[in-house]
Amino acid sequence: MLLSKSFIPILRNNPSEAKIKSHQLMLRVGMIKQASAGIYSWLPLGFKVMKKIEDIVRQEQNKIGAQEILMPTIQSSEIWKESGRYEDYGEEMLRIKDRQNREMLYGPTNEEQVTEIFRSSLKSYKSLPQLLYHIQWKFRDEIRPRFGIMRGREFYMKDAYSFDVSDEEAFYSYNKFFLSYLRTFKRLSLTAIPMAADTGPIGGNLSHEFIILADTGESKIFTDKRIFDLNSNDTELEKKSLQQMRKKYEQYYSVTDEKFKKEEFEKVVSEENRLITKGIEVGHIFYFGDKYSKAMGASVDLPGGKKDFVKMGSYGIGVSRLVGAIIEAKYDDKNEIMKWPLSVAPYDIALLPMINKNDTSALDKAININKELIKNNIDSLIDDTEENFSSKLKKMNLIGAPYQIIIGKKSDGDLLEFKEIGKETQNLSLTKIIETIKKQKNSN
Ligand code: 5CA
Repeated sequence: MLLSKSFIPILRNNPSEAKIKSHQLMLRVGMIKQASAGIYSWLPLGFKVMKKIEDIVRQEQNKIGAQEILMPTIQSSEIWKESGRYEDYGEEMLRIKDRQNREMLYGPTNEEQVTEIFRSSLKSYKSLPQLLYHIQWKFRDEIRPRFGIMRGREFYMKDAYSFDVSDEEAFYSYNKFFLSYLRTFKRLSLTAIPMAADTGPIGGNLSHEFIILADTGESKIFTDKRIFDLNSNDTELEKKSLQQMRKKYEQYYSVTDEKFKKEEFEKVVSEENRLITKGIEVGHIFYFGDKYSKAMGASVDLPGGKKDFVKMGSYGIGVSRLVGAIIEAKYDDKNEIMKWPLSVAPYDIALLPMINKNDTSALDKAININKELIKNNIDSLIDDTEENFSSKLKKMNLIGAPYQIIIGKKSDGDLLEFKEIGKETQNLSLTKIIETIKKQKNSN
């Protein structure tokens, strides 16, 4: 892609309305454009990143056997009246009337909708477990939308729902999601720590938030530092190994502020291991048994002729919030360098040809290099403008493709001036560069 033809409206300076670095960068490089308070359009650069995150989330859901569906954004108030949440949800719910004067709403979450789908389709324990998920826009009329897409009113969420025959089986489903969350965030190159959390308006009594550390985060957390040393290489989906995996995390105190009890914290965590800090909630999982299935009559036939309400959990990942969370974790705002992990980078590599009016040979060379890159599925952005080198570099550092090739005097013959963003340059052949990038891509 040529920079001159791309829709990347870069601002010279940080926009003054943005208070945290992710919001600043997203506006500065034109990843998003505010439409109204807490509501954004996603422009090409931001959209590319979000779609790559979505893909990784989807792959990891599929790996644990979850099946993708797509439920609507607009729901009928009827099912929310059945669950009892129509009133409870209060002002955060955007209520709409259609032309027949029917009460509708823009879904803030989908427990009711999915329970309705389940109850009208499946009737036997033999169909269980069922793990269903979708990736869809949500709307919550937050009083104080802030920090750009981090706390939006409209946001993109992956929400999954599990249906099981017993508590024991439901915990097994819960643990599968627990594992898949650790794997998902790892692939996004984030360290997200599971913390025991409150269940709020979703309900139930077992819940974990997955939190990444950040000073600008809105969640206050209390942990035993040693939890950060744990490595989540677990992949085994067998019941016992999943239990062990969760135990490994739960051996260390780690809670959000609603669950915090000072006495307990000081009793179980030695002083040198105590960490009280802030973080960003990128995922949240809940177990709430028959809260919705009972209220809405979602039951299955058991062996021996009895019936029972299915046991349910729900599992959310903030897909749009993750774009901001990754920036918070990876943006070096002092040096204005964005280090996207290759797995979600808007472009794999930036080509910076040194061009002047009389000599376009560097641009020709860039275009030829790009032909090879395309053959190898490597996505590049070519700065074909005639700006000077330092402003080209500045722009590309903000856009943040993880690799750069500078095509000037030092890229002579077969050897190219190549670097990993923010690091020293090296001279490598195009073949070697392609090999390096492909190897990195395959490792994810
Ligand atoms: N039904 C449950 C699980 S599917 C649910 O809605 N959980 S939630 O409320 O915790 O939301 C799931 C995730 O969505 C959160 O962990 C967070 O990452 C993201 N999220 C929630 N509210 C917002 C918001 N206002 N803006 C951006 N992302 C949000």
